[in-house]
Amino acid sequence: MAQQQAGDYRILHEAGLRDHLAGLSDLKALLGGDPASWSITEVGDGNLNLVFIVKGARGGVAVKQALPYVRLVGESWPLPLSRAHYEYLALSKQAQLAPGLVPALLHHNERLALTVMELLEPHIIMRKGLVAGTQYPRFVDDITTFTARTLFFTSDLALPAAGKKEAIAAFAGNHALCKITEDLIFTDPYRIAEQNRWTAPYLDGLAASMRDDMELHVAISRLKLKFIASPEALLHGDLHTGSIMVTESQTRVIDPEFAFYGPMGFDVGAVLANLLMAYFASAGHERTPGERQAFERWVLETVEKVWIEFARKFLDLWRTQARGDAYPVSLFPGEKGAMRLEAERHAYMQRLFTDTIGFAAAKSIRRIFGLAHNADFELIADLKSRATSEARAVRLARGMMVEAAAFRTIFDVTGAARKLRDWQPELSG
Ligand code: SR1
Ligand code: MG
Repeated sequence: MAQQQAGDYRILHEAGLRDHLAGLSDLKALLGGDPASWSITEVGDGNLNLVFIVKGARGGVAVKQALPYVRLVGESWPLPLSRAHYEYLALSKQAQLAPGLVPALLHHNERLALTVMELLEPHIIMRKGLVAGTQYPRFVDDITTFTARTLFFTSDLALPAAGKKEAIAAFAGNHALCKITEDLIFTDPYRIAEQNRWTAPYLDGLAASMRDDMELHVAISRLKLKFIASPEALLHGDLHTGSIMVTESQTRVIDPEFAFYGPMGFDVGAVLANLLMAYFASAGHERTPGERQAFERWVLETVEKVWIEFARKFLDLWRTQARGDAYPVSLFPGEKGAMRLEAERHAYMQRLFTDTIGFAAAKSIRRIFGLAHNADFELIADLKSRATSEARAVRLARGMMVEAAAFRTIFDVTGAARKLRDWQPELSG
């Protein structure tokens, strides 16, 4: 477990970071030139940490330092520095399992809760690209390789039980970050909570109806239990489109500070939810009706392909690389055994699909009624138009959670999304 050594920690401002990097010979050489001439800019726009871009005469790096509190809220909400340790551990594992799909790690200092990584240029945060209506042709292949490999190879299908338990233990101390998810995703949006906010007054009625909707409360509580009590695989833990950097030809997954052993559907669901939110937000970003049709078609095709390709790659790994203690091959001998095991693999994927769409729904609802919203909706300046897009996303999400049986395939999800594209909700106010 990560040790907190609060005495040695200090927040590094520009001068402190310059001195720290200048003292590391490899990084000094990579940056090049006189350290005094390095440009250092704090660019963090996430909810938790400081992020610097440092550029020298020869090259650049990205530096992330954990703050001892939640940046979005301030010092009144303390948060352990140990999250930098778990992020480093997760990035190292992901680099091994999904090479080329995470930034290269260049340096980590446990005491300072600081990690130096490859500078990703000219990559941008995927969410910003989606708001602008950009399509990313490599995304499906890259994100499904990332999710299929990181989830499969850290699961009981690939690991012996003892190794898996050790791996769970290595991340068990990251519970403060899990608690953020347990509160902000699985609890607060469904009750009165000080930090909740929504597009008022237009969504006031919808917010109130969600607080009164016991079927929804049962569904979110089942998902919360699954999140807390199902250490299936090492999750990224916060795999939204703000944690993905892209160009049209490259994808890099960043920021796994919420990593822990949890249910696989949580990561895949995060990807699907954020694509669906980009889809529903798109109408609010139109300057002329219909101008983003091609983009919207691409987003829904991407939703379909993310699930289909993830499932195909995961099943392929299971058929060829299953060295774990789950499903012993000795129990499935001969042709009859092989056929029964293959049927069970498909049943497993169906259960995983149901989890995935449930988690995807939870991830959409939290961005509309909880503390941390996303730019897809927030950048829609007209509040009525924003609330309309959000209400469409919520209607789909409620269905995915409460009427899960109606969503047997990913095409049921995209079909329902398509039908809601021009639905006019009744707004309050
Ligand atoms: C207080 S942290 C809010 C959110 O930011 C992170 O990106 C996670 O999604 C978390 O829930
Ligand atoms: Mg993050």
